[in-house]
Amino acid sequence: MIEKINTIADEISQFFTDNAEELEQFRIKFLGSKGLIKQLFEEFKALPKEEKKTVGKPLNELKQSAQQKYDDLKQKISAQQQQNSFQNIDVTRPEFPFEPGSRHPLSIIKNEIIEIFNRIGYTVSEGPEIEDDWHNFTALNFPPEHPARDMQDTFFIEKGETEYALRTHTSSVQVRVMENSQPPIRTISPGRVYRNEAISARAHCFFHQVEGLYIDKNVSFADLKQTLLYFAKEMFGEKTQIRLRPSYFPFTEPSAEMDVSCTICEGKGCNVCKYTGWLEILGCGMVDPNVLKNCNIDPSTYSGFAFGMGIERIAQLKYKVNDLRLYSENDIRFLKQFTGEV
Ligand code: 2U9
Repeated sequence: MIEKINTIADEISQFFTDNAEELEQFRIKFLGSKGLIKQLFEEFKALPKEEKKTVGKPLNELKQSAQQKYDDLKQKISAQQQQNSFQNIDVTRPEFPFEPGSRHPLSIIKNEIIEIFNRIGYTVSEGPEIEDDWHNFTALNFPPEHPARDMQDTFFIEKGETEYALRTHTSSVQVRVMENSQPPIRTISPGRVYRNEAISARAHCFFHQVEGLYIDKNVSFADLKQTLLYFAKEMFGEKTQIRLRPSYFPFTEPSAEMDVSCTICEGKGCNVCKYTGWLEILGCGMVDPNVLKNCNIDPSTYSGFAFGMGIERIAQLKYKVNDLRLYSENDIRFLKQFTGEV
């Protein structure tokens, strides 16, 4: 029996592998339930008592050395396998495809307008989209019977006793600016506005505006015209010309609408400008003295001009997108066509 133990002990001490399958064969052969060491233990049971005394210790040591060998090799092979799995990572493989997002076309145009006016000293003012009657209508000189105050034109919200509305223009923001500061005021208010209209290619229940306001001593219509000429050239190109046509708004007097020379045909006439050579882009005027008074600004000392434009309208001219619905449908095929730094 001792001889058998020594032969197996030699075999175990000489065994080496870096292969998991070979190690498993080793385990089955020596340590398995039908393995050689198990068999020796069976034989051991049948030995006379005297012989058990001499064989017991080396037999136990044999079992321990087989187990130790197995554990050591198992650990080495696992470490090696882990190392290999790191080496198998292809670090040059491209990431799974992240599509970079892009700015919304209306944000690109809005930011462009903000930058143009920033360069001549205008700051940006923002305000609430839910407005009270005073800031949206009354302070802006809307008469009590004005059609914009009708349910058909404005979304009204009832909150307790008071009636609120979704703002119909961002002029309400500028009323707040005037109430809270004294001239000189030079500010633009970009933002979303709401009108109670059926949705179609040419109308939507919400759209985006930038309105501008300049109040100081001796501000004249000539200042308004020059500021808007600067804006038109920056926005549509140096060759752009403007023309002002008389108009009417409750909050400005005199009021005008501004056209730019057609950005497609440069005024020669094409189907975009309907062969007129001009494209309407904004409304403007001198702030009505009643509005100044309503906002605690003395009209005998100060005067000012204001203007308002639809961002969708400018985007329509820049990008030739005629259907307003596309701007809010979030169709990725539409959105990914626009690029711009701003
Ligand atoms: C204050 C006083 C007056 C802003 C102005 C317009 C003319 C105008 C329209 C253009 C297209 C709105 O988006 S649109 O439908 N706007 O024609 N807006 S003057 O006048 C103001 C603003 C603030 C305190």
